[in-house]
Amino acid sequence: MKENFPQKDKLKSVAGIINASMNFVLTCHVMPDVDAVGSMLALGCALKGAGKDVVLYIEDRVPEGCKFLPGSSEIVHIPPDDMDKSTLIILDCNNFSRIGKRHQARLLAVPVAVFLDHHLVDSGSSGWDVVLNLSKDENAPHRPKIYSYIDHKAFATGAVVFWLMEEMGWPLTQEIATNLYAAIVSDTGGFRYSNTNITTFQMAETLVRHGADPYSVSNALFECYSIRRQQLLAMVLKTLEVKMNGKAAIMHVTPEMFNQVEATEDDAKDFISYARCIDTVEIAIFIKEFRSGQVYVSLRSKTFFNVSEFAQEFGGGGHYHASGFSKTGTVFEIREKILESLGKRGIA
Ligand SMILES: [Mn+2]
Repeated sequence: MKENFPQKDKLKSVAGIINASMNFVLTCHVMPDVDAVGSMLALGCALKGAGKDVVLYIEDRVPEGCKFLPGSSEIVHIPPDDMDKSTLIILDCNNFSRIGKRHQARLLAVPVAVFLDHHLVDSGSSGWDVVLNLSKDENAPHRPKIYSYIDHKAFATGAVVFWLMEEMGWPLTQEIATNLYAAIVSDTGGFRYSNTNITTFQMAETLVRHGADPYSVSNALFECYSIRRQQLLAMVLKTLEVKMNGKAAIMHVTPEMFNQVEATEDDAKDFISYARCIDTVEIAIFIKEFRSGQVYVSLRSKTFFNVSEFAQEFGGGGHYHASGFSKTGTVFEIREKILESLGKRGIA
């Protein structure tokens, strides 16, 4: 059975940065999930406990499904003016372009940025390249010094934060334990995905011993849907089709469907699992058009198909088994392009 081990040298260099700074701005990727927000809140709480000054910033509003996380109400949507005095820590993300565009220039005014993540780094459009490109831009005269702990084998960014807590010798409070436990449960699909291993359970045990309550976290994650979410799901399931001898499942949601049941964009979160869970399916595709002409595509695979590479073809990225991308166009336009590309690859 697999295990994960912390990379001590990288932890030590990140710990050095944390010890050397008093002011922190923490952020994560746009369209944040529970791992991103939970990891950010846990680290923020630990830094505050160590007497540091912390601002928690996310470009987007906090998704409904993250509001149960302790401390989530402290998240702000405008970064501080004096970023030049802060250290930026970016969680569950290894690419500057994924923290959002709105305040990117201000965020990049920091002297030091630290990435803590478990996504695959795409060499073509990685954070490093984005930084380099920005620093060549005359509007971005300054380039932060970058440190990172990126381990694509780690089951959650919450695990990276857990190891960092250990390295720093920081106590696991109930608030921190709950955020990290939620991050881990969420990114392992409730301990069901292939990233679940011995280390996951060991870490979960420690977090539960420190006050994380498995039932209330599972309840908040998996049993708190609104009726309009279920009504939207009913419509989306009607669009479900299997292609390529049953190996690919594809479904979608349109702006009209959202309007019909007055659903929010958050309500369509996790619908992809209903395509993925079909017995013959290797690759699951969910196309979400919330705002007209703008789609977000989620991709999942079970074993051999690298959906991160597939998403890169469309300008996105992610993990081997879970990825996504944004595109302009309608559901039906994107659907054709995806099926055409899948046809060329011939997974059937
Ligand atoms: Mn994650």
